[in-house]
This record gives sequence, C-alpha cells and structure tokens, in this order.
Amino acid sequence: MNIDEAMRRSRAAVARLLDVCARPGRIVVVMQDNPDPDALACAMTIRDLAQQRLRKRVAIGYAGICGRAENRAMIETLRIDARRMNPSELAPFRTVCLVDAQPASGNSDVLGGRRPDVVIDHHLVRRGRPIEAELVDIRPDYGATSTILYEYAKAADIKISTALATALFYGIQSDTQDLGREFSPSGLQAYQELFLLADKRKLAHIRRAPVPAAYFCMLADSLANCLIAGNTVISCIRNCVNADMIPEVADLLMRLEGMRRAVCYGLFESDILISARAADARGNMAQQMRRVVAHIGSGGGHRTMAGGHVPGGESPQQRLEQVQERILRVFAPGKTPIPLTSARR
Ligand SMILES: [Mn+2]
Repeated sequence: MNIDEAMRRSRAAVARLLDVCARPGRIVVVMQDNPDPDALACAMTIRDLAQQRLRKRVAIGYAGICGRAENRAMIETLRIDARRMNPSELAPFRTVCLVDAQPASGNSDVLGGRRPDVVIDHHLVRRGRPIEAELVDIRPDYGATSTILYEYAKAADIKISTALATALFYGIQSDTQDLGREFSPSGLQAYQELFLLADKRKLAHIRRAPVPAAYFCMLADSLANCLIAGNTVISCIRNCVNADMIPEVADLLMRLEGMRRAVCYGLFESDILISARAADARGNMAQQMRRVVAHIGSGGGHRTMAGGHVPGGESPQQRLEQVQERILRVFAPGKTPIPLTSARR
C-alpha cells in the first residue's frame, strides 16, 4: 500500500472511529495481555483523538501485567493512564476498542468474550475467521499498529503532543527494531516525522530504564537452558516472573551467530508462553506457532515474529515438556539439539 492510499484509508477509518466513539456512553481501549509499547501508544492516540475531537474521556485497560521495565517507564514518563482490568469491569463501557490484537488471537483476556466495536491491528488475520465489528482496520503489511494510529491522528488533524509523539515513535521503534524488521512505506514516514517531534531525553530514559535483579536471574536461567538445533536456538525460562522476558530473550538470542530462528518459552504463573523470531520471512512463524499450540493453546503473529499461549491446566510441568517437544519438532525437525553452554564456535 503506498502512502496516498494509506492516508485515504486512514481518513475513512478515523471518521468511522470517531462516529462509533461519539455514541453516548463510555469508551474503553483494550490491549493485549502484558501490553507492549506499540499497544500503549495506540491506546494513548485514541484517548487524545476522543479528547480533542469529541471532548470525551477514554479508559485504557489490559489483563496480565505491564512488567517490562521499559514499558513501566513509558507509562509513568508519558502519563498513560493504563490500568489492569478484569472482564467484569468492561460492563459500564458502551464502546470497546481493541488495539494491536484481534479477538480470536486469545491474547486479550480482559475482553472475556465481549465483542469489541473497533479492532485496529497489524497482525496476520486467520483465514476463514472474519471479525465482526463497527470498524475493522487490520494492515498486516505494517510493522506497527502505531503507524496506523499516527495516520489517524494526522487525518483527524489533532494536536500531537510531545508525549504522544514520543509514545508513537517508541511504539514503532520497538515493534520494528528501529525499522530493522518488517515495516511499510508509511512506517518509514511516520518514524521520520515522529522522531522530530519526540522528546529524546524521555525516550532515552524509557529505553534504559533500570531493571530488577530478577531480570538477570531469568536471563541466567534462559542461557543455562538454551539449546542449539541446526540454525535454530531454543531457550526455556523455567522460573519466569515476568511475561515480557520471553520475547526479550527471543530477540536477544537472534543475535547468536549463524541462527535463522530463535524461540523462547517458559512457565509464567501456570501458563506456558512462547515467542519465536525469524531472520527473514521465508518461513511463516505465525503458521508454525499455530502448529506448536494446536489444540492446546492459541497463537499467531507475523511471518518473522510470533507468540503463543498454552494454559498449563492440571499439570503445567507436563504441558511444558509437551510444548518443548513440539517446538523442536516444528522449528528444528530432524536436528539434534546441543546445549548452548557446550557450543564452542
Ligand atoms: Mn504491534
């Protein structure tokens, strides 16, 4: 999609969004569980759109935790009023907007079966599963949902505050790894424009936020339980106390020489979380992730990055072993894994 087409689409979409939000009743923006910077920036943009164009307030909710130090610093520094919610707390809201996630992905527990009125996302859509909502704007060719919302903000001609620009810039930066991963022409433009508007000092403060000792303990755990199978590196965090650590380790392990894929999984509370990354789009990580979690959980994502979630059920430890066995079978078929700690190359 070229930039003109994209802006045309965004103009129509934001008009629809504002129509839906203008109905009487309260508005809530819901994100994926353990929301990331992209989701937070999107929620903040809808908040500012409703505030400036409709004089309405917007609540922002999520399930799980916002545990990653960078994400907590983002919420505090940029004053994003996001809070933990449970499904029953959605009842007073007339309008529910879901950003950076889809209802069928099973990663936004706060919905609790409620059908969102608005869905804005950039993950691949599962074939044969149309989403029913007043507004559905899903652009899998975008590296970040923040780019879509930035287009909305421009199309609706709202004032983009320094805080909002900082949030959107960071949303795009973290989802695309500084545009090193998948991004669209619109993404490049948004990145450049937002960089000029963003508060660089706050950005640096967020990116280098202090981390607790548990961070390094989980890192040690992930390296001690790390296998190399062909050109796939697979790591397990057995004692995960922060769900965000799983994708972080997957990203980190992609730096290991010679690797085409990195997978990290672990037991968080009583569930198994999985993150997978690929160096290029040749294999489809979202599809492979769905094979790993078939009949026992849910998962999806993009060609180069995907996530999965498997409830631990009666015996989380047993499930964990089953997941490990499936990960090896799907991501490294026919390879004999060796521990990272014994690799000498
Ligand atoms: Mn995203």
